Amino acid sequence: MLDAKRFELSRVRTGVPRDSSALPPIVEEKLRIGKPKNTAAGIVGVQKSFSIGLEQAGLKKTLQTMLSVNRFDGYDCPGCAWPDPDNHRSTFEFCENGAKAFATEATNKRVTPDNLMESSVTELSRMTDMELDKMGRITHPMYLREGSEYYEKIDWKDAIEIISSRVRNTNSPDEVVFYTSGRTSNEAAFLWGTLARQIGTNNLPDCSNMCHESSGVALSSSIGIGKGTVKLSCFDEADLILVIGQNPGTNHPRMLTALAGCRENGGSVVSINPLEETAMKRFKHPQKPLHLLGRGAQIADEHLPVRIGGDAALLQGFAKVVLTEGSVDSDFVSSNTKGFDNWQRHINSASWDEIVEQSGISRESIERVGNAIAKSKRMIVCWAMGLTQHKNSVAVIQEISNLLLVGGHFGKPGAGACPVRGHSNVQGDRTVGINHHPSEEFLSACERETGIPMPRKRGYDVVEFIQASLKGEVGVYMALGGNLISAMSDTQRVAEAIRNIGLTVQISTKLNRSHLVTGREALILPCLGRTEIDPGGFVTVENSMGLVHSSKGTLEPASDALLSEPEIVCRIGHGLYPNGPLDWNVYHDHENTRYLISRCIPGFENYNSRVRSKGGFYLPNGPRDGPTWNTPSGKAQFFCHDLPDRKVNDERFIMMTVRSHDQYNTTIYGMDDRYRGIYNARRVVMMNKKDMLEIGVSPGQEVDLTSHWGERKICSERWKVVPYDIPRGNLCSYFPEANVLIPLESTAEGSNTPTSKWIEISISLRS
Ligand SMILES: Nc1nc2c(c(=O)[nH]1)N[C@H]1C(S)=C(S)[C@@H](COP(=O)(O)OP(=O)(O)OC[C@H]3O[C@@H](n4cnc5c(=O)[nH]c(N)nc54)[C@H](O)[C@@H]3O)O[C@H]1N2
Ligand SMILES: Nc1nc2c(c(=O)[nH]1)N[C@H]1C(S)=C(S)[C@@H](COP(=O)(O)OP(=O)(O)OC[C@H]3O[C@@H](n4cnc5c(=O)[nH]c(N)nc54)[C@H](O)[C@@H]3O)O[C@H]1N2
Ligand SMILES: [Mo]
Repeated sequence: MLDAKRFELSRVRTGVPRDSSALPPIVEEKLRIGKPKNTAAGIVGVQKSFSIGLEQAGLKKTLQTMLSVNRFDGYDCPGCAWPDPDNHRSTFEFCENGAKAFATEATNKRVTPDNLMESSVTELSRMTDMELDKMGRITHPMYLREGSEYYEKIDWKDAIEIISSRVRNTNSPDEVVFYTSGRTSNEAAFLWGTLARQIGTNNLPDCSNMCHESSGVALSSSIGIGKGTVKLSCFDEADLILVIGQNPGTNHPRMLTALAGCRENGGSVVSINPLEETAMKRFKHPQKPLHLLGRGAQIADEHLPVRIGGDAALLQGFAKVVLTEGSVDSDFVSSNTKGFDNWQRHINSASWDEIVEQSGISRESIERVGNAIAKSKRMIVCWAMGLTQHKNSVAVIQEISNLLLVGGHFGKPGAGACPVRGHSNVQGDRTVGINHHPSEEFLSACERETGIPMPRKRGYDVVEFIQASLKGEVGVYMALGGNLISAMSDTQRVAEAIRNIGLTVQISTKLNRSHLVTGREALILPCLGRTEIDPGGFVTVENSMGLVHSSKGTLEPASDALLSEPEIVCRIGHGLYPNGPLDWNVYHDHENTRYLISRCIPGFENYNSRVRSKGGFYLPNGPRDGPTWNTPSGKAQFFCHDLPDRKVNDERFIMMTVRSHDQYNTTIYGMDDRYRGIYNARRVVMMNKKDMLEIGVSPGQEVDLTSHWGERKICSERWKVVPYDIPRGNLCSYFPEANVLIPLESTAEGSNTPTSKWIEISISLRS
């Protein structure tokens, strides 16, 4: 089954206990602290984009890819889920960070079985995350047998056989778990969900459990759909846009064009964030030459430096102003909503003192912005991880929908809710069934169309999966993309959970820590990236605004041995179920999968033809198109929430974990956070200068951080302090390094999302 020489080699090396590290090594970093930048995405952005591409992928591939990214007939940028203009596209619809995402996939470097075999997994795990990624694209399927320290080459057929036999050997379907990361296409995701359910489980944890789950839960119960309700064109029509808990300059750079568009048309933009992120100050459009000459356009009219976790208070403050001003859209409220009277009483009784204390924003500022909200006829509220990764995230997001409902900001252009999604197809994946508690409607349609009996029992989300695995209740774990070890909270506990599993399988493009901290046996199945030519045809994705469109790669695959994600899923499906009822071999062709989806999911009728129309098609969206409300009462619902208890021990800080400008989630591109003026270092903790003075630390000094959760304490050593303009008592560090400090049990109520933006920390100085 395996190449004999390799088998011998691996046997010789077998028997050493694996000791791979789940945490990236602590390396000497020559931290340089500069000034945060005042302008985002100017010429440096474009030059940098090209140089990144050139360095990793060479001139030909760089040009070829940059000319096809986000074009109507090109590939969807794997960078983020921000939409492209519906009707017109410029020559280059990319941004600096999209360029980095492309370059890391199109790199000329390769991880071959030969070079992987040179090091044990333990040795590889001593490399930094950036070094692992920079090793290049994985070229062949590889196998880490039980007891061995070395990956070896395996062919596809044998790999599939190992998976089939291990799945068959489990005692119950609930011992099998399918993780999904949000870059996966609709086609691959639908097949992945179907395969899980054919095995008999809804164990489909996915990256959105750590991301926008809170938005989905909150909005589904408030407005009857777990998605945003605006289109890109709405940004030109809005008179007010609130951007809360989001850093678009780094994470959704193309959104800046839309915000600038709102301002050009006379609208206002308000930023609500503990940090004044660079992009919210000024913006230079990388594709507009005139922009590049001047100082750039101002983005935010007003910045409110809210305390971490102070948004619920702030939003209730705004609501108080709206009610006091009498700016209720009474017609809208009476014909579309329920619960207004209760909510009005609740808000009227909220205390201004508590609102000001929790939010850290003066009553005067809250009233100023509150007045703008009260006057607004077309308001959009955008948010991302700053709101979704808190204990009370679901409540906070419902405060947003309350505020939108009271002003009647649904069902008209220029207004609505805009949770800005992260991974480029995370929204599509959920739409097509990556869901650990799918609806009965969805399951019965799939049952009817596939002939496969669908399980009804709720499956695990990511936290529940880790908990089950710690108890030894998971036999096989398969991941369609992603890097759960590094992306999840409580890194050491997660590693313990993963090591408890019999077989772990990663379908991946690049090497990461999840290939090194594994189950007793592990497989790496390498797949085509989105930029590459796929023999199954084009695939499709859904962006943050519910538009479904095609994505077609143009580059030659990184290796002949790669398969598309859908084909890998089909091969596993066929290996397990060669005799039907579904003929898995048919779905190597993505057209057939789309046909099946169109039969199972409302809104995808005539999928194959509609997705071929220029720019694709919008999925139905009740609050936007009607407004109509798919809630039990048929109306949108106001929700009342008391302000959370935010008392923490006086000596403790609240820490949020964010992305630097040089990373894509757990993929680290470089060591600089240019916009924030932090260079050559990632193991840093940003702190208010007054707090630094009070505890007696100087810039660059190393401290140890300890997180607190009930009796539990987790310590992480050697973090360099960076003075930063952040509210007092608040800290900021980067993930994935800081994930080790987030206790597994610390999750959001209602969505179970790890509280990556609320970690209680004490600091000790190193002697
Ligand atoms: N280049 C690049 N692009 C990306 C990604 C990437 O890693 N790199 N990741 C993608 C993914 S998966 C996602 S989900 C998105 C993430 O996009 P973002 O949500 O922008 O990502 P974060 O870096 O987590 O930034 C969170 C922001 O919220 C603020 N914040 C933290 N706590 C609070 C709070 O309590 N209240 C308020 N009001 N603000 C708070 C932080 O200061 C920070 O500005 O980006 C996507 N796009
Ligand atoms: N502390 C803290 N933790 C967080 C967050 C935070 O803000 N703070 N954010 C959370 C969020 S919002 C998210 S979305 C998660 C992200 O969690 P994940 O989605 O699990 O992590 P990524 O780092 O995006 O996954 C990167 C890996 O995906 C693989 N990959 C890349 N492209 C492809 C492809 O086309 N196909 C396949 N099959 N594989 C591919 C590569 O091997 C790469 O190493 O992290 C979460 N973790
Ligand atoms: Mo995300």
